[in-house]
Amino acid sequence: LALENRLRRALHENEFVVHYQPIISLSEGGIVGVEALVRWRKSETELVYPDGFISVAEETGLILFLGMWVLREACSTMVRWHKEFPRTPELTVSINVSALQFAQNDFVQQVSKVLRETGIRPETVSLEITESVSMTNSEHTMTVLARLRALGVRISIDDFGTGYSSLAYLHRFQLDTLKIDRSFVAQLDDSKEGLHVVQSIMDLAQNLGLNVVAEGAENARHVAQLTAMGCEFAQGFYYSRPVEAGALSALLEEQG
Ligand code: G
Ligand code: G
Ligand code: MN
Ligand code: NA
Repeated sequence: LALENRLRRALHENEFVVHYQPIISLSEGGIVGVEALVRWRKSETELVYPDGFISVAEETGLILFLGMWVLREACSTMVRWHKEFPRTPELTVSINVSALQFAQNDFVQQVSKVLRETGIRPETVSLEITESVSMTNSEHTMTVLARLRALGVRISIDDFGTGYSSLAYLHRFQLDTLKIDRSFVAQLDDSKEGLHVVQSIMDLAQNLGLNVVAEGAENARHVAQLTAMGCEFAQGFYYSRPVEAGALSALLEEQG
């Protein structure tokens, strides 16, 4: 309860911040988008990462408010970047959506409202849902995904490969991107198995006509292997940790 109340206050007092991790085109070498990741600026010296508050935010329903705040914040920041750093295709912003948010009756309306109010081009927004969100209550999921797609936004499956995706559902859902969980990219280091898993996910994505983002690219070897396998997009500490908006602006500036 103490943490719940503290989080409530944090929301009220605007203590949350969004950090951004670049997503890189492996073929072109530049930043093509960012993932928005929330942090709690608890005091001047304390920055709390999601594992310190997301589960409580989910249990208490606070994630509904926090999630919408992140969506709004990330979209308005991206609108600014679109103006400051115009490019073709436009930079994209990926935003994590929790299961509870996704289950709300008015989720699609809320997303629509943020799109309208921030003026972001919907095609540049990607909502990240996990496999567990997508696979439970699949009829509902299918309907919601179709309505989100009708708004123009894109859908990514986060942490792909760690859950229980049914291939049948994947085929029927309107998706855009599979994000390969970083545990598989990490296995590229020391096992052939990692290579096979990553390759299988890429084959699956290609057959379904989906983009692939490899998460957790930590070193040059990961990047070389992913590139050799034909992976188009990657994110990870090798390129950049999630950073404040100002630092991300500087990275975009560097790229011209
Ligand atoms: O950098 P990292 O510690 O940010 O993120 C850890 C986890 O927290 C990620 O797996 C991510 O899914 C989750 N997370 C980060 N930001 C958000 C957010 O805005 N909403 C939700 N629901 N989860 C988030
Ligand atoms: O939403 P998701 O679970 O994909 O959140 C991404 C998480 O992965 C965040 O916690 C982010 O800080 C973390 N992350 C991003 N790149 C790397 C990386 O190269 N290595 C590791 N270990 N974690 C990463
Ligand atoms: Mn994510
Ligand atoms: Na992930």
